[in-house]
Amino acid sequence: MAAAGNPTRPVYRMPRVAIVRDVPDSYSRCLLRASPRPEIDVRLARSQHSAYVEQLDMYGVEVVRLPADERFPDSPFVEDTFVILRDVALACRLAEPTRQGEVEGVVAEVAKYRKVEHVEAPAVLEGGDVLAIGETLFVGVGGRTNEAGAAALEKAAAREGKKVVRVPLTGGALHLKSVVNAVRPGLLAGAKGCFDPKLFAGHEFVWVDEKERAGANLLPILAAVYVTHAAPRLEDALRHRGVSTIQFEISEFEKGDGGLTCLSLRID
Ligand code: CIR
Repeated sequence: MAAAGNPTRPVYRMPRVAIVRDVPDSYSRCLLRASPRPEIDVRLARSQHSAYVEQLDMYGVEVVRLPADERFPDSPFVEDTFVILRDVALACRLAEPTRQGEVEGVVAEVAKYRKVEHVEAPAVLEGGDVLAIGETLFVGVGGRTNEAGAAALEKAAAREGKKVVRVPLTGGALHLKSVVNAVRPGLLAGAKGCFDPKLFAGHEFVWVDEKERAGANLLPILAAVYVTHAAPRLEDALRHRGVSTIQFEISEFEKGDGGLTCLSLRID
């Protein structure tokens, strides 16, 4: 597979390992922005999480399942805790005080695969804001990640010969990967009004309807693309382009402002 404009480089590397974190009872109190606050069915969340884990496992990804931690309601969104680069893993400094302790429970596992470096204050960087495409790291800024966080990423990336492109987030986007993700080489799925597509030069977009905005948080795994059930039109559009899709019901995580990428931390 090759990136648009650079046929020699892969667009994204496929995960060998996916770290996931089980759903605590306290997930019912996770951070979310909808008002009035929707009720979260934790049992249903657990069964949706298990279906996601089983699918990763079936696709030959080695799944590392970390135990639930009641102290951290948002800990199933494990992607936010680290940014995995080629040689190092950046342990993130998360924006929300209730999430800042989450990294501690993941670090020992990540350290098996990469040298861990910690992002220091005043930098704030969340894994959900970093989209790696080939040798470029796109980083969402203005949502959870701040400029100092983007600069910390840029410094680490430069040591690996990678470039960082800052993507200012608009339209209420929580993280960059809440609103744009790679479908396959040269093709991205994005939610309109949340970022400037010109920053992704050389890519074509499948645009996601406002009503199906959750769909932009899709996850390519090997030959398939995982898509939420909440985005049937997007799924249809992808299939028409010859993309193999697998649909997931993740309603309880969408209530918590999360999506398919957030539920695993993938390491190649
Ligand atoms: C939060 O507000 O931090 C969580 N409720 C949702 C995090 C979702 N993570 C992601 O988009 N990468």
